[in-house]
Amino acid sequence: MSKKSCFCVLAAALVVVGLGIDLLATGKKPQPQPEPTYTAYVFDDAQYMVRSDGRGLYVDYSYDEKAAEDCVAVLGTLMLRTVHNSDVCNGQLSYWSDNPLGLPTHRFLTLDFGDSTPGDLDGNGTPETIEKAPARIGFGRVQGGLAPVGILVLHVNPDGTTTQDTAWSINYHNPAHASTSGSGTVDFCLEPGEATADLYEVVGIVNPNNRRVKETYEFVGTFDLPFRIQIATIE
Ligand SMILES: [Ca+2]
Repeated sequence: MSKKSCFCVLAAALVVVGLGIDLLATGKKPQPQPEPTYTAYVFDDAQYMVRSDGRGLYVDYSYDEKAAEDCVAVLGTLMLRTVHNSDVCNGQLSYWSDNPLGLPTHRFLTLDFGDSTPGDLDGNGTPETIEKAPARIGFGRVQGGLAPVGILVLHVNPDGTTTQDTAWSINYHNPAHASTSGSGTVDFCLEPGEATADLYEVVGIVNPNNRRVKETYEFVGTFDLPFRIQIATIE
């Protein structure tokens, strides 16, 4: 038996023994713990060029009915996805869409490029200095108080509905500072001057089934895009 197999057998035996002791001690079966629900708070302080959409806390869709309507997904401390990947959520409209019924519009990240107009990231037809883009901001595993970070902007259809295809990619040069509190809250930030990031437009070749089969990343420019985002669990 290999060392790995030995370890697995030993670990399984310890689990069985542990469960047995637990049952004897309590007389009850151990109950599964509910999965925690996460929120993300995006700071709007003037020095930050990645800001919120002005609609407050981003609450994971699984929390309650209102949160489900917002279609946000917060995947632990790994990712804030402003539009959850589901048929209903992908049908949500952009803030700029013709929306006579007043349907819920999707949430987004405000991306402020200062004096530059690098592209139409929010799909409203006009490259602007401030783009209000449905997006995912993802963080790698925290190591030594640092975490890799990047933003993927979702493709927006001409009618304003969102897809989960990536249309733009923002790759930060530096990992984010990651401060973890005792309650499991993680505060990720990059301040002005250390938040240099490369913007790429993702160009795809579309096959007859309307799916992109090949993507290329075309470099657009380098920008300073500082941010501060705090991810926490709902108590
Ligand atoms: Ca735009």
